Amino acid sequence: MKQEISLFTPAKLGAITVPNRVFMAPLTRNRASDDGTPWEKAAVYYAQRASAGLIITEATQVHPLGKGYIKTPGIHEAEHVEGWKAITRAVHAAGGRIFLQLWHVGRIRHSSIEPKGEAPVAPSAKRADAQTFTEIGFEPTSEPRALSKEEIAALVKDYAKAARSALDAGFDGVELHAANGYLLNQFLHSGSNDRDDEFGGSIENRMRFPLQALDAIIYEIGADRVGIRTSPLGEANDVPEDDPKALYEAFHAELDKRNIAYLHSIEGFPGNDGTDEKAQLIQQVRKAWTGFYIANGGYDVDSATKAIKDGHAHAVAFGRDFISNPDLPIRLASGVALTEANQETFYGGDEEGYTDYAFATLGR
Ligand code: 8OZ
Repeated sequence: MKQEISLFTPAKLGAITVPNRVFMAPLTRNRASDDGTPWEKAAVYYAQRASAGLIITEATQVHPLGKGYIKTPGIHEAEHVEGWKAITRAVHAAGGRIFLQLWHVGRIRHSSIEPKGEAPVAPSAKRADAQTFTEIGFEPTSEPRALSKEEIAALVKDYAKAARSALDAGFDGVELHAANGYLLNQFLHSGSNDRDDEFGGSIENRMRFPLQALDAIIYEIGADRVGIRTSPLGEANDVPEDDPKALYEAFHAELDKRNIAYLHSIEGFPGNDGTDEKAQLIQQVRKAWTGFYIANGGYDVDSATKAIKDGHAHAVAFGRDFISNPDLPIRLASGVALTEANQETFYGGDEEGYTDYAFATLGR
């Protein structure tokens, strides 16, 4: 008899095998040191969540100007690599798998963030109608300057170097952040990219820098240790797009040629039953990708199970449920009630709301 695939069926993606399809989504928690070294308590936090099929870390800067919010970690200095080593060791010792998410915020930055006084960089000198989290709370993003072609070429190398550093730090792979209105997404979308050189204008041109960064990473560490995250609905951080269907059919098709470990898409809404306009867009651009697909955005155990059974997704990434349920896969498998997450401790702070959520299975 053919066995039905469930959330708890092991899977192979790229170079790794995972024991279940309940993945931990990347979650910004703003607890790193000011110099970008991850907080040592992150080793406890991530190791507590090692039962995830795969952990994808919080977004992590590949370059000093890739930082847009206070207390986010980096991977561009030797101290960062040393800091991350303790975390990957703890996760592996607890039986888990962990990918580092590679990030550059582009124009979603306030110039008071380290390195202080520096304007954000972006495809075009066009401010985002968005906010970022600074020392004094949420502030509007600063006016960016346009990157030169030489700077783009240097950033491609920075991405590759960050991927190499991630493997040196013990990660199982990397996820390239091309979503949520940050740098690579700013290049992809027509509303944030006014360039008239080979990095702007046509879809082919707008995809150029994201694909160059991806190819450089693949060349550095191998396609089977690389995933990518996209957000075709473009709902975060002011990145309007004239023709999302054409763009993401083309972009996902380019990704498909590269045989990478996975595509992780933010679908942005619960359920994804394919009925409204946004759900239809997601279904349409999903078809351009034939490899391992991670769905994310408002899923619960029932909709995630359905997405897997229907063949829409191979895995589902859970965000806030993983914050407040370190043993989420076991809870979903056994029907134990979930703990609600406290939003007040999401960004910044200490162990409260970070390492102190209870494990149902330990009877605490
Ligand atoms: C929440 C707060 C700050 C950053 C993303 C990296 O949206 C983020 C992020 C989320 O991808």
